[in-house]
Amino acid sequence: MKTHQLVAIATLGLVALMEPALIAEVQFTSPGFAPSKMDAQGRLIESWGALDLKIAGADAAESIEVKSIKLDDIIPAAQANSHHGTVCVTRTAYRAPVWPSGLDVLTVRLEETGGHAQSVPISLLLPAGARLGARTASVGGRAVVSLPADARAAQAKRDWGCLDDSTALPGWGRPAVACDPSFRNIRAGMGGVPIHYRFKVEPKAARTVVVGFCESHWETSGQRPMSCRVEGAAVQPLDCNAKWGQHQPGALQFMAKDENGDGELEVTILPAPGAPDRNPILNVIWIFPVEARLELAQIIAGQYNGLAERHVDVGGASDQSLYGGGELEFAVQLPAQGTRELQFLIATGGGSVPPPESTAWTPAKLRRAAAQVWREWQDAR
Ligand SMILES: [Ca+2]
Ligand SMILES: [Ca+2]
Repeated sequence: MKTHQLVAIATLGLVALMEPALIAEVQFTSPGFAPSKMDAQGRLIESWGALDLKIAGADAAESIEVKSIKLDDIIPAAQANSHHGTVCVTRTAYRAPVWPSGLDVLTVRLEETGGHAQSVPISLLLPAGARLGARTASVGGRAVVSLPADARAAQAKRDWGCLDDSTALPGWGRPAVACDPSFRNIRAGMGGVPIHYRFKVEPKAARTVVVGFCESHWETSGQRPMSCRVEGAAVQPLDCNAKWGQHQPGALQFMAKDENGDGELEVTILPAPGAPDRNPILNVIWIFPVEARLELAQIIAGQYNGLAERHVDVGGASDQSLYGGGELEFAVQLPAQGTRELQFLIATGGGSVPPPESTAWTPAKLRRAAAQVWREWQDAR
């Protein structure tokens, strides 16, 4: 048995002897990894901060019972049970052995016991400064929590903004020629994450969209091929160095349209399939009325900024998130006597969560991998 497990068990035993009413924190891990813990309030304590859930405006009188359990009879896990009126909530966390430092898997199970359907409001509480993307939450530019797929759908939106799964890198761009200063700040989609912006327009409206780039890392072409998608226009592939060269600002123009009629124009930059460098970049976005007469060279020079409906210094100080606030609030619909489960993947150590759009890890695979390493660890002793 590993030291940290002994510590967890010793802590439990000691607290039980001294003060039966107190509930201890519970540590959990996977063989060879540093442990995480669930504290007595059911919060997960990670290297990057604490993750907590507030359920149904839970009041101070709510009691949480935290205990150490084994999943599949072998995976050490922490479990917290609490009651919120007629809704029972069970949070279960264990470590999955995903390279390099492991992923914590948090399952939140909600059960309706009162015999009537309910809408249960849930808030995800993260450290100050956390930023929420469409599918992940980031702390210090690192994606540390992957969110359930539909959690963000009901959030209030701004007129334009970025879904914060990509990372702002101010000053990354070093254009070698005079140009609009907003080429200097960029966003990068670390690990293949899309850079995704949305702009409010009248449903089905058309606009001219210009996106600006400047490659300031690679010297040669072929390293960072990207795919540029603007709603209503043909996809344009781009290799900045092949087209313009290193440190040379350039731009692509799109005749855009809100094709799906949802009142938003979508701009997405992705890595091309098979790209050696899977981190897409983006420096600037301009949105112009369709009737504007434009020369790309003058747009790049910043001379048409005043004509633009939107001029976004991507990754700069005036860049903004599509969603305001740092707290994620959503509602879970529970049928009478029904249950629902929410899954969160949580980064541990210095790692980050895999991109939810492209990862091959499913909850079932993570659980099987965790059970397998514990069986092998037991067999080896
Ligand atoms: Ca649209
Ligand atoms: Ca910029």
